[in-house]
Amino acid sequence: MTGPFPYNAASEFVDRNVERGYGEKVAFVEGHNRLTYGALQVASNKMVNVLGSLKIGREARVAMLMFDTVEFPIVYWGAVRAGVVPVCLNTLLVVDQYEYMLNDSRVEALFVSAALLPLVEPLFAKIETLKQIVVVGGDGQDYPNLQGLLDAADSTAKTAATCSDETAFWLYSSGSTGAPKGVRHVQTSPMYVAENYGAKVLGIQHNDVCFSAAKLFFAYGYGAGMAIPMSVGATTVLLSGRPTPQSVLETLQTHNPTIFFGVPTLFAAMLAESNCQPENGSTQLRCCVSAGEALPEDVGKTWLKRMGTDILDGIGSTEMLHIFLSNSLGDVRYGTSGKEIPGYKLRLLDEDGAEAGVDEIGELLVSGGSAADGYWNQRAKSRATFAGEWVHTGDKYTRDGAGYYHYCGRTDDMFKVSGNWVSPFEVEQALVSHPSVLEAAVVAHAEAEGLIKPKAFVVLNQGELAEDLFEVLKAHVQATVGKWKYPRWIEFVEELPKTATGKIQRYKLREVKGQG
Ligand code: 3UK
Repeated sequence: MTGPFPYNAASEFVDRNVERGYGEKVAFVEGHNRLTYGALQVASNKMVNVLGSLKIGREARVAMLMFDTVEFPIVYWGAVRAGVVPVCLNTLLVVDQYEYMLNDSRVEALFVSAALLPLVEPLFAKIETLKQIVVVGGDGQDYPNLQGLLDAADSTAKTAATCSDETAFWLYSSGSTGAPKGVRHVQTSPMYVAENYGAKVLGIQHNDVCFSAAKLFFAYGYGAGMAIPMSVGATTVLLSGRPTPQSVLETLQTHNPTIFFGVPTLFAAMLAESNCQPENGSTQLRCCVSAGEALPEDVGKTWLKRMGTDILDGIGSTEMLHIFLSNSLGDVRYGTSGKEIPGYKLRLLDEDGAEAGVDEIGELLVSGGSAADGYWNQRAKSRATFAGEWVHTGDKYTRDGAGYYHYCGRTDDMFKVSGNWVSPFEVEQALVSHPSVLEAAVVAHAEAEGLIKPKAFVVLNQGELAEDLFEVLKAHVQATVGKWKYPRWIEFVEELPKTATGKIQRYKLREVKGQG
């Protein structure tokens, strides 16, 4: 591997497309809004001057708490161009989580979509480093509005002379234990993703139109909606609202993407709709991608039969920025994660650290040029995860005789719902914070279609119990830790299985066959 060398990703992803003659080409479309590569170049230059006027210097961090609108690439690429580090935040969290991440990252400014302002506004006075809130879209109220700042800014700016190994942006990753971790990605990682997974697996071309139901603040959506399409001057369709089966179908029909990126739950939910038919989708679709959690074999096969396109299941992570092990066009084996992709090396290590043999279970390690530089201010976790060139994924896999990888679960208790992390511990804490609940344990439980959802075992407190306690607890979890994390089933039990030291034995509960 070479480096370090002078490199600013904004030159490659924005300016280079204008140099290629794509200045008039649409880079992003959302609803009736369109942003060409030329307009993005101008706006991201203005953004450099906006950051300058806000006195945000090189290497300082700014938070982005933004929906998927055309302003997202403007703020993001403007910051990268300025050598300022955007910290992309999940828009589905609760205020305490934002307080933690804003403090942890020590951001100096927050760019927030107008609808999310009321949620985080109370934090303005609390976060010591935060000098400025800028409101994106809508009415700025007491705060400056992005559009106003851009309108007033000069459109000539210098692209910061950053280096290839310099931190370009952060994403937050939620781990099995403890608080979320700031994952620091370097300037060259997005192009590494584009030139390997994008070019060699998807065969991305400038005339492709990408649509990702996964939002841009997720590593998955970031690669699918920015790094990969922008690397070749292609077009991205953005959906700013919630990706429901109907809103996704409408988007497919209106914008005719060539590649659609979804998560297993969404593909399954779409297949459950009778109007999910090829004639109501995209006329140009050439393939779909699934990531975030394992795609059940059935969902892939049913989709292919009904919609006529393959779904390429691939595994990626925030730490690796994007997909490193995947099925590929012309080589799809449903029910597996496929094979390692060019640019990445894989190892499977058993519990003794020896290479696992064929069909033997091991932890998956990966090496490749899009690996993060480490976690922010978390040395022990960084050293455990980023072991030299090898990154520990925390996933268990087997590799069959033909070289296909089969997902077996996490090495810890974490699991994914609709591609979003659920920490059993966190949901348990939320349940226990309700007055009716004494103790709770949460495990992953498969629905009929094989998709994983949280299931709770709850020990109740004595006293008055609401009649609709199941509904009450669901709503309570949603309000406390996040909308997708509520238990889909609750079993009320007398006691929970525990170790001598009082740790809940979740593995025992996984064996219990519930009603769900
Ligand atoms: C799990 C999968 C089985 C696995 C991601 C695509 O999901 C992404 O990143 P996260 O950091 O989570 C990483 C973990 O999620 N996982 C992801 N994809 C699959 N498990 N099959 C899959 N296809 O546990 C992994 O360690 O949120 C996905 C691109 C970029 C990403 N960051």
